[in-house]
This record gives sequence, structure tokens and C-alpha cells, in this order.
Amino acid sequence: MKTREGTTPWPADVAARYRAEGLWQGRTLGDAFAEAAHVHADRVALVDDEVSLTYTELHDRVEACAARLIDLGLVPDDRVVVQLPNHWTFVVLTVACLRAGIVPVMALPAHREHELRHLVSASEAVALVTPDILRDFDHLALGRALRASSPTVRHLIVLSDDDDAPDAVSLRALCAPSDDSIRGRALPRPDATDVAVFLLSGGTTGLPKLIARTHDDYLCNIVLTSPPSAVDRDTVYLATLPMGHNFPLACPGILGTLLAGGTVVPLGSPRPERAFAAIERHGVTHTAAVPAVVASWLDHAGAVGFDALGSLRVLQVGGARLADELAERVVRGLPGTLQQVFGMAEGLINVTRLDDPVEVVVGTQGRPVSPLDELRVVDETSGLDVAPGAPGVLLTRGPYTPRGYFDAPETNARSFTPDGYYITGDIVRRRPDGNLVVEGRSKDMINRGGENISAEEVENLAYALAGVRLAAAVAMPHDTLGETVCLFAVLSDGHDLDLGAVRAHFDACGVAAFKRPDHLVTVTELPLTKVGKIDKKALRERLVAERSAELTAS
Ligand code: OOB
Repeated sequence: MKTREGTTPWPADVAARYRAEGLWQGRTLGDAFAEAAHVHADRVALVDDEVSLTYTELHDRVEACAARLIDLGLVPDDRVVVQLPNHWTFVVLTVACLRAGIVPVMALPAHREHELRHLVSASEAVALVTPDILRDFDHLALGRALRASSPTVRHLIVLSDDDDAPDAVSLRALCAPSDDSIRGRALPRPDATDVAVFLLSGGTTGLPKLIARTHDDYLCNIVLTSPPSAVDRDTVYLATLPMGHNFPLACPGILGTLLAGGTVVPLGSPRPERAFAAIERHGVTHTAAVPAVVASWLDHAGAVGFDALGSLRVLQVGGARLADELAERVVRGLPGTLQQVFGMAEGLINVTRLDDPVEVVVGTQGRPVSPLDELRVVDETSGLDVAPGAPGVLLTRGPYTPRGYFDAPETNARSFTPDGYYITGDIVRRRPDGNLVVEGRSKDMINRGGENISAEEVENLAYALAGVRLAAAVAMPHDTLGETVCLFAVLSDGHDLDLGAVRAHFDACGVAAFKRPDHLVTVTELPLTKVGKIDKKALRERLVAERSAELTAS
């Protein structure tokens, strides 16, 4: 299928307005990068333990990589599932794809067979890019199995230290500097209305949905998020969140830094020891983290001091609700300015501004980055707007919020209103100053330290266990992760189940580890709502009550 066929276009008059307002520039991300590379030629664009590349050098490798992908037989609009750790090759490959109109599908390193098989088939990918071994997991073996069983995957591209996989293409070789055979080669040029990249939804209904972001809308996302974070040519951006996630990729993140002439520092882990060392070594000015990571940084700084963080100017925190108390500790404790970011791969990005009063930075999740972002806060049942300031479900549409998931008409009918608003499933309150406070969620998700997990997916996996008659996955409050996965199960007579067996089953199914239940509660029955659905609200309340009883007792 052509990518465009699976997308839901913005209505023509709306698109015309975005163009007239200059939000859609009619420029591709590849062209925007090439222009930045020309302007900032000798500045350092990308640096890690392995390489240090100026803009000219990075641009040369990007062009060479694009030419080599074409030589492999890839053509514009082909999809490539990219599962890479934070590494310089991710940047070269991604920008090369954007340049040549090849569409990367941004998998996460934590994904396993269950997720990757789905992404490959949903995107009809022709290639899969993986590390060989990462954190003791053999991605190459999985890649081979996926290629063998997929009707579309022709190429396995592998990031390896020893380059000894004869049946795979070496990613390092693809990302090498150009040589005479490819220098100056004419490359295809995508249209700005073409799909640039596929991001993944957190997935309320089972496996992640694909979100097709066009060059026009994704460039708009980057251009709008850059000024509020004061990203410019002096920015040194540390990426510790998985680089294929929208937050570090484009809010303004890696791509925003590269378009501004700054320096990107990829780092394979957010662990405080490594992050602090990278911040000190490279003079990092900007970075993005989820609340659980920030909490670990605060603890570490409490133990070793703040000296290493002296260069930090902006610390973006988002992906999950930052508790007000933690926000206060960040403001008091860490150098630089805290910026809360409430965003989604589906589009809308809200940020607190760097000059906002402390009360706003600590107590809200910010406001939209564009005046053309349209927001409604509605009652969950009636769908009508709530009174100003009252909590309700956030709906949104705008210049960088696509009107539907890729090739998913049924989900779209549930997740988008007929007039094109995306139903975020987040419960928010909008203050008179326009800032949003995230109060909860109506969608059936668990946000485990910033990883969005579909309760339904966990339940479906649990039902495959012998003896599980009823299953309900709900969020259990947790101090640092915010939430963990609690599985309630009703067992058939004569069956036993323990948490170890549940987790082993999830592993055997090849599911990303973060989705494994952290707790198992076996019960004889589950509470039901009046219409006979499992009453998750009651289950959540039970967990909260038990936790507060524990806290009171301790
Ligand atoms: C970001 O994107 P996703 O697609 O992984 O997750 C989006 C969902 C939101 O709908 C919301 O439920 C939750 O994650 N979320 C937050 C939050 N930021 C995201 N909940 C409370 N407070 C926040 N600050 O997570 C994402 C994408 C771009 C920028 C930042 C985050």
C-alpha cells in the first residue's frame, strides 16, 4: 500500500490556512537539515564516545547513507522499522531516510517479537534495523526470524561492533563517509505533504498504532517547540530517552537541535552516573527526562553534589505526570530551568515557558505551543464542553495533530470525533491563564514511568495463561515510577498462579519487559459496573486505599 492511502488528510481549507499562516512551509525535513548543515558547516552537530561530526561531515554521511539505501533497492515511500539504541548511527540513518523519502517506523529498544512483528506487518516494512546484541538480548536472531516469516522484509540492517553477520547489511558501513562512487549522486526528493516518519501510539487497544507524520506537520512541530525551549546554535542536547520517541526526537529534541545548529549527544542510558558524566563532559545545556528519571537524578545529585550539572539550562520533564512535590524539588535542587512538557506522539505539545512564574512551572503541565492548536475539554459521557476550569477529557486538533491513525478505520472511529478532534483520553483542567493541569486519564492505560501500556494488551496476554478466567490490569500507584502494572485475576477451580509464572509467560510471548505485571492479585470475583463491565475504577480505588493503609501503618 502507498503510505498516503492509509492516512486521513487534513481538510483542504484547513491545510490552506496552515500554509497561509506559514506553519506548513512546504519544505521537507531533509531540505531543512541540508540548509542548517550549510549554515553551520564547521560547528559540531553530533558527538558521543565514538564520533564527533561537524555539520558538513554529518551531511556528507547522511547523503551517502541515503544513496546506499537506494543502492540496496529501497525506493521512496518504503517503510523501514528502526529499533536502535541511542547511538550516532540512529541520527545518520534517520536523517538519511527523511532526505530520501524512505519512512522510518520508530520502534523502541524494549520492543520484542510481539511488538516488532506487528510493526513490520502493519507498516509492510521492507527492512528492519536492529542492534546485534543489546542488554543480553539477541536482536539479530529475532531479526532473522522476522525476516524469514515476513512477506515484505528483504533487508536486515544491523548495528554491530564486529560486523560479522554475512546475511545482514552493516549499519556502520551504511553510515560511513561518502566515497567517489556515491558522492554527488542525485537522490529522490519527497514532497512536503508526504509521510516523513511513523511514530507509535501508546496504544489503548492492544498493540501500538502507527502515526503518520508528514514533513509539513513534523517540521511545524519542531519549529513551534524550539523557541519555548530556547534551543539555538549554542544548545548541546543530551538524548537519554529512546531517540525514536517523539519527545527526544522532535520536541524540539534531536531534530530541533540539528535545525538550530546545536550539538546532539546521544547516550544509551539515563542512569544518573552516566548522564551526569555526559553532561559534564559535553557541557550539555538541554535535556529531556521522564519523572522517574528525574527523581533518580535528584537522589544522585543529593549524594554526589551538583557540580557536574553546571552547564544545564533547560530540563524538560514529561511523558508522565510530574508530581507537584517532585517539581518543587527539581526547581529548588537542580541547576537550569524546569520545563514541563505534556505531549503525545499523536501531535499536541504543551509546555511551560521558561519565564513562567514558579507556580505555573511547578503546578501545571503547560499550554499549547501554537495558537492554532484547538482544544476542547469535554464531559466524558455527554461529550459536551465542561464549565471553564472544570476537569474533563481533552480533545485536540491542529497543524501538527494528524486526523487519524494509519490504516485503522475502526480505531479512528473511536479515537477521533467526526470533526477531526483527537480524543486524548487525558483528563485535564484548563486554568484561566490557559495552562493545563493533567488530573488523570479516562483511557484504559497504565503509565509506568513514562511507558504507556495498554491494559487490554496485558489482559489479552493474561487470558492465554491456563486457569485465568477473568483478568483486569490496572495502574497501581508507585513512588518513583508513578504507576506500575497490577493484574487482578479470577482463576478457574483447581488452578494456582503466582507472579513469577505470569512474568515468565509474558517473556515467553516475546513482549516488551516493561509490560510485565509488577503485582498479581488473585480474587474470587471482580467488581462489575451496572452494565456488567469490570469496574476498573473500583479496583484502582482498592489499590489506592490499600496503599494509604500501608503508608499509615508504616
Ligand atoms: C509523550 O508521548 P506518548 O505518545 O508516549 O504518550 C502520550 C501520553 C499522553 O496522552 C498522556 O497520557 C501522557 O502520555 N503524558 C503525560 C505527560 N506527558 C505525556 N501525562 C501527564 N503529564 C505529562 N507531562 O509522552 C510525549 C510526547 C512528546 C513530548 C512529551 C511527551
